[in-house]
Amino acid sequence: MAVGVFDSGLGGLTVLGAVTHRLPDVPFVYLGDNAHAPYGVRNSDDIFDLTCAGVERLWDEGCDLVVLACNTASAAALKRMQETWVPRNKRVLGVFVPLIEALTERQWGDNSPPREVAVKHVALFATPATVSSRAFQRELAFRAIGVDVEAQPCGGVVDAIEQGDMILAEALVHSHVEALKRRMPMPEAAVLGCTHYPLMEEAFRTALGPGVAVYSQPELVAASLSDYLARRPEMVGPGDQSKFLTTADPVRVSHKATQFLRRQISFQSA
Ligand code: DGN
Repeated sequence: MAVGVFDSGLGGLTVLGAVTHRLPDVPFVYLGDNAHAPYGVRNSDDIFDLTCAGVERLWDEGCDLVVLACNTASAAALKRMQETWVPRNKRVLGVFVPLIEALTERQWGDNSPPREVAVKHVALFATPATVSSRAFQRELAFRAIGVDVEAQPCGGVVDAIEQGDMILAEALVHSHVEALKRRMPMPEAAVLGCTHYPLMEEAFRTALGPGVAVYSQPELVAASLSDYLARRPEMVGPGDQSKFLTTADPVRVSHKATQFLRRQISFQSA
């Protein structure tokens, strides 16, 4: 039985890369909903419907555990899915909680009341849909008090990355960081709250300057998934080969994915 990894497009491959590095024996099925990407500019009902359709497709592949490797889907749809839609024998996890646990130095399952944490000024960089959902602030408030979050919607960055236009993506990162710094000149921590942004991590670090701790998701999600599977080994089993599915043209998506990660990836039609 494989673990499902869902993203609106290619960004989730950054998470999958870290996860397969940490869990080399676990088979994965990746589904990119490239036909409907980007999600970051869609409304939450739309994101909910598309994410449910993607997760159902992964259930059809036998993946009882699905990770939404997409902040936009995690922010806009995950809570509603877990509360109203996911059956008891399946699990859908998101990518926010590992990030927030790292930021607030909490262990998994620590349900104690919110408390003061070391970090006080946090810059959040994410898609417009993730920023407007305020899901990050909501999850943070369960765990920490006294943290000032300044969120910057980074319009255009995902599109530029998906088009392979890294020069434009870098210019956009710089202008979004500058815009945030006008409102919060000295964040202690910056959260890259989109699975595409690890590909621009250097640009974020350069624009932010020294002294800002940058939290990027892939390794945090991989560590958290590895802990989860150690506690729930029945959610995965050997035997399947990893595979890559897309809702768009597999030849075009394979080409883009290979450019994106600089290694050969072959997608099949979902
Ligand atoms: N990679 C997605 C995320 O983490 O939010 C964003 C992609 C998109 O559809 N905008």
